[in-house]
Amino acid sequence: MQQKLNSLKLDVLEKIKSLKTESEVIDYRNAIVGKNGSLTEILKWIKDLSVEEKQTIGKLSNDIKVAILEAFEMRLKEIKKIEVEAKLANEFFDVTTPASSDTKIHLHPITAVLRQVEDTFKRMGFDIFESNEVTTEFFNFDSLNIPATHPARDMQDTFWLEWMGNVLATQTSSMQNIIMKSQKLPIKALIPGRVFRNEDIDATHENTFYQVEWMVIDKNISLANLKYTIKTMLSDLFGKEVEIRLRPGYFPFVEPGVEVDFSCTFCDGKSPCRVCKWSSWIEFMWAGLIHPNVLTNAWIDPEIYSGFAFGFGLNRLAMIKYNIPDIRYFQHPNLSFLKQF
Ligand code: FA5
Repeated sequence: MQQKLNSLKLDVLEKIKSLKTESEVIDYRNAIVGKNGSLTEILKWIKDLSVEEKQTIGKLSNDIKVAILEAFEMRLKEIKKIEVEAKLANEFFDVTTPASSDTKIHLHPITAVLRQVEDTFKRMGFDIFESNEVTTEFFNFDSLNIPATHPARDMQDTFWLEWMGNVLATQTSSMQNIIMKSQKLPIKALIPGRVFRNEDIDATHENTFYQVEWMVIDKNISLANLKYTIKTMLSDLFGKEVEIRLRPGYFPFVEPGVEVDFSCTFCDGKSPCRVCKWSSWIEFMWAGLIHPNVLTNAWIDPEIYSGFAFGFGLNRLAMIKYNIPDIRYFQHPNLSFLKQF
């Protein structure tokens, strides 16, 4: 095992030197020290070793991990420096030039999609609340029927803050209890916000991204209301009639829970297409009727009131709308990407 670790270290350090871009470094880092990375896989074996072996191999593997992580950081710094130097050498920016009056100003694609979504919901009489970025363990988990021992906590890798019980919100659902307690019934709320997860970054995953949540609480709410609302929003957004498909799904704070798909807006189900993975349906989000425990946690009587909630990733919706292949473009200050919108 010692030999395996040492040769992995040499290979990785050598390969790091040849990486040319930030995303190459991040992808390779995920492949080595990410959740299923090759070093992570080797480290999983340590628990099966004898106590003596654990002492030597454990220390060695830790030293190797630290050395590899340092090398990744160094390479990232070098790449950034090279990029800045190339820019300085090739770009000339005259700060004394008067601003052009016809400079086109436009919204970031995520903001553009959010504005369209908000317009639809304002028309349907929804109030808009911004989601808190720092929240408590109670709002993010317990109030949503996810107590400390619930395995669903592991579904969302959380950034825990040093102050006891505070977290960076992993989901806009963390606003449900707050809004339920602070607003008069009936409630129709749209809750956009930035959320954070301790995830490995790749083409479809960010550690900082946007979600939008809807929540309706009233008497006699059913899945039919939920379906109609989603259909209206997506049809508005894509400018054509979109079909909705509900499949049974599990989320601790909805009962029944559903997974929501919509008909592929690229091929309309007529010819196979890459976006819908040749299925005619695009997997969109989770939703469901609000679990009675969640209502009770906010002092609402589930015998009288019911509601629905759903939440989706705004970055992913913008990717579908504009056919953007990589989620990392959104946070990258790359003007040639941004100018296309
Ligand atoms: C939730 O966060 C639930 N709060 C959704 C919900 C709301 C369920 C209301 C029931 C009722 P999930 O963990 O699947 O669910 O995340 C929701 C969406 O956020 C995903 O469908 C995806 O579009 C987006 N998302 C999740 N993780 C990431 C990530 N790392 N990067 C970018 N988008 C992500």
